[in-house]
Amino acid sequence: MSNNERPKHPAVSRAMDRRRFIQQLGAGASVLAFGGVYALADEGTIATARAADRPDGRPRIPPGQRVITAIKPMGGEPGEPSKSKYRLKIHGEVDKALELSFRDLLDLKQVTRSEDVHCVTGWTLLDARWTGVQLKTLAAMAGVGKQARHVIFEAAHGYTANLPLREALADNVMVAHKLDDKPLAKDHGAPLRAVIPDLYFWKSAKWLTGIRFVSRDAPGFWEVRGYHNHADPWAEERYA
Ligand SMILES: Nc1nc2c(c(=O)[nH]1)N[C@H]1C(S)=C(S)[C@@H](COP(=O)(O)O)O[C@H]1N2
Ligand SMILES: [Mo]
Repeated sequence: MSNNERPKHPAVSRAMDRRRFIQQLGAGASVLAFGGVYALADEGTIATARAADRPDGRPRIPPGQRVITAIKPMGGEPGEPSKSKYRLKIHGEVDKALELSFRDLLDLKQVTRSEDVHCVTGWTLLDARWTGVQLKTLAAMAGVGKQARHVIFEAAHGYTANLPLREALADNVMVAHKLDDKPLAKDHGAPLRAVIPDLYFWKSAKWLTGIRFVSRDAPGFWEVRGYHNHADPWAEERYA
């Protein structure tokens, strides 16, 4: 597929139409899109963020992104939100496969981190406060095998997202059960979702059911529908 060719899948076409719509909007106080009005961050906030570099030297706001003030529900087919019925499988290339209850997860070392969210459709949310367990904690518990090179996040109804193991073990990659100190809402993946702040948000699987370590890459739900396999917002790896 060439760069300009539109993916055939209707969901991807819709996503691209939304993105084009956002890009065509001039500066203004709000954006009408995704079935609602979303406030853009004020100019002071945006200017401060634009001036800031990240510790890795990259600009805080990736190219082509607009800063908004609240997270948007972007849809998807919800899983079972009940905490008591919840199980998370850690499996694949591991020494010891695990099945963790929600309680088990809360007993692990908890971290709270402010991380920015970058959606491929063009919005960025600064300083979302996520609470949960770092992926590296889960990886250490299960013992990742020498063969493992990629991580597949598995979610309700067969949604998956893939990423390289090296990136999955970064300090800011986590499974989160709270956003801004409140239990994750159903729309946003209750009771547990992945958060991979440095890649476009489609990589952050909601309603997470499993984490599978694999030797061979396996492109996920959006990756097989025309989205980029890697999804780096600073390289604008939006579509394949
Ligand atoms: N299980 C699951 N996770 C998912 C999705 C989905 O459809 N199902 N959509 C992805 C996409 S495309 C985006 S942009 C983000 C949106 O998360 P939000 O609704 O919390 O903003 O979730 C990602 N995780
Ligand atoms: Mo998305």
